[in-house]
Amino acid sequence: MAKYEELPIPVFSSLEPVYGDGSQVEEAQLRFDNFKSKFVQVFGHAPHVFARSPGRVNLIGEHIDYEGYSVLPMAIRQDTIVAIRKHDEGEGEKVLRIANVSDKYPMCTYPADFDQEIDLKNHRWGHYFICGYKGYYEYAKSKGVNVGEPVGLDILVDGTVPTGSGLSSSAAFVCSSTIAIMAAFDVNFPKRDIAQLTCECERHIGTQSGGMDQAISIMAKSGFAELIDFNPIHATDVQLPAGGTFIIAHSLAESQKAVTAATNYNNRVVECRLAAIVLGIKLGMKPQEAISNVKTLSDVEGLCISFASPHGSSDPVLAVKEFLKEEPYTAEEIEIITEEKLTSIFGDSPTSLDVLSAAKHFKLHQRAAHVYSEAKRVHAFKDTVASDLSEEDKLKKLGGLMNESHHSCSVLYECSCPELEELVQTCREHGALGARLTGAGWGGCVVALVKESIVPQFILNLKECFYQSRIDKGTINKNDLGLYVFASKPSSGAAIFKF
Ligand code: NG1
Repeated sequence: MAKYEELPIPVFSSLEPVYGDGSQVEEAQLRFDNFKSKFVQVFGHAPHVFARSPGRVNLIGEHIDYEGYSVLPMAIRQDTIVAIRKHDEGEGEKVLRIANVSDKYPMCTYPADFDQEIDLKNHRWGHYFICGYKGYYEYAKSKGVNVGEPVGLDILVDGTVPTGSGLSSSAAFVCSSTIAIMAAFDVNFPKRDIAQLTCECERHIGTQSGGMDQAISIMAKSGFAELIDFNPIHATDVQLPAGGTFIIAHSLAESQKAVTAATNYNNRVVECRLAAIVLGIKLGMKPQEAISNVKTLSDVEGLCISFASPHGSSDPVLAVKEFLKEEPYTAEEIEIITEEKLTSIFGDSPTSLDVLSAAKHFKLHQRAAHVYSEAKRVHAFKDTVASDLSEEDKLKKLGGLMNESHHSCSVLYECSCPELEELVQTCREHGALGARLTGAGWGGCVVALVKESIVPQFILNLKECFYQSRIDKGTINKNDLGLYVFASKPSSGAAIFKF
């Protein structure tokens, strides 16, 4: 039997397998009916096919996917749906028309050219679709699939994952777009390959993202969180302990990852690479060898562990403490160690060069200490879930690991913000066993683990202590509160619908 990740994206002729039954599927049916009517209204034809891909909440393992380490997210029910119609050859202009059900996003038009460049200086919401379009083409070409001449496409999008919230609205959009394009061109590929290709193609937007969001969005299974490993991508089901619920709460600070990449997200990717290169050199590699071969902190973990073992330890952080100073490094200080200019080390990556121009200094010690310790916490989380502790003790221990993760993100990785700190604190004060920022940070959501029995009271308390003052100030509308704070169960992954 084919392994789960080797299976293609499932194709359904009804909504139940994805949206469940009862009121949930009724709600989904209404959404799809309106969606279809809107498509006809905008484009004058019905769509050929639909695709959906969910957002996700990361339970633990933050900012380590791009360093090659496993993470532990689960899909949420909020998703992006894409409807698509492929023009017949010779029909109309060869353009991609991308419309959105929300007025916030005006229609975007792009050429149908598969090789087009994305104009990163002018950020437009439709760029995420083009990531998927280019990704499909690059992958199909690499597999020897003849994609033929480009034709026009009509596309309609509806996303319910809040944007800039750390719940991966971007990956939900890129994944659903890529799958819709594939379905329109009548091809389907193994989930693992789609997870890989969507991770790579989302980088066309300018963030050097890991692969967690796309992997979970494609491979999620209802009822399970997943331990996601990389190189190669692999998902292992994790059954969360009964009696605990994950609450997602928005700090109401929006983080625009693509816009702030040079100082935030990509900055950390560059700092990790520099930390890894410096560690490699300090642990015996020749500078040139380290620059050519060391891409991530996981590449030098073996050397760090060898250093730790005569000290009776297997903790790579020991090497970090020994070889990376706590004070921030200037570019010149690093260049003395690498014997090469940073602009030359990153010469092939324009988005990294943007980081170098914006950065005043580099915190190598702190970033490496976060990555190595967070990678360990992911495994501790998984081992706790599988342990024979009582459900009560499991939940306590998982909460503790989440709190440690938040501390590390906040203090060592510096990807928190005042609103997230306040919200994490509020969650803990009202009975959360653990609470942490989730996703890239610098705004967005918190995930809190609470006992199932206190969920309604917990949400009420958050409303009173965190959201009420924001409602009074007019930051959010009282009626929208359900969009900003909700309990979440692990949902299913990407799907194609042909009705
Ligand atoms: P968000 O910002 O939550 O979509 C981002 C990255 C992930 C991962 C997390 C931090 C993208 C698409 N996603 O997630 O790969 O690195 O930050 O753990 O860039």
